[in-house]
Amino acid sequence: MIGLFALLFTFSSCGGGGDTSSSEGATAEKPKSMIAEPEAPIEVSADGSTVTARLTGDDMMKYNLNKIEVKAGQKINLTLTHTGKMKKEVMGHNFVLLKPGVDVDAFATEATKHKDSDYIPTNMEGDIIAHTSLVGGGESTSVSFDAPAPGTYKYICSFPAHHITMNGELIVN
Ligand SMILES: [Cu+2]
Repeated sequence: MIGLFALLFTFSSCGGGGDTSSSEGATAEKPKSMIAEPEAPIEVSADGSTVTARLTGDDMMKYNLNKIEVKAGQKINLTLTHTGKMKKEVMGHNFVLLKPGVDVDAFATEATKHKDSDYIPTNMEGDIIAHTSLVGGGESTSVSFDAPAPGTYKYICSFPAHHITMNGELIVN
């Protein structure tokens, strides 16, 4: 069945170059919608008000995004997906967006003492703009927040030692 649709699609896209006939267009669209396109890591809503950021973390202590660029006033829906297999206890990941001027190393060092709160240092919550929960392999978590004032903000994974490789910048224009 899929093969037939693919064949039809190939045929109509070869033959229908400059043809704007609506019936052929409809034929060509069917197989197209069956192809699962990979979701873009950053997507802006049609009205420009909301940015969807799809952040991933893997078993190699890497984020897929080291830079997220948004505009002031936008709402950010960030999803963090752990694409690895390792458990949260050994390879947990989160997203912690820090206020400007926060000493990242000092924050990360303090975070290591807060295993009970999934490495969110409860005594330094004033340094955090937004954060997700901690996830293990195969899990997903999300957080929504309003873009802060224009500027550059650092984000890290606060699991012990992960901020060294798992870090990035949120740039608000
Ligand atoms: Cu991590």
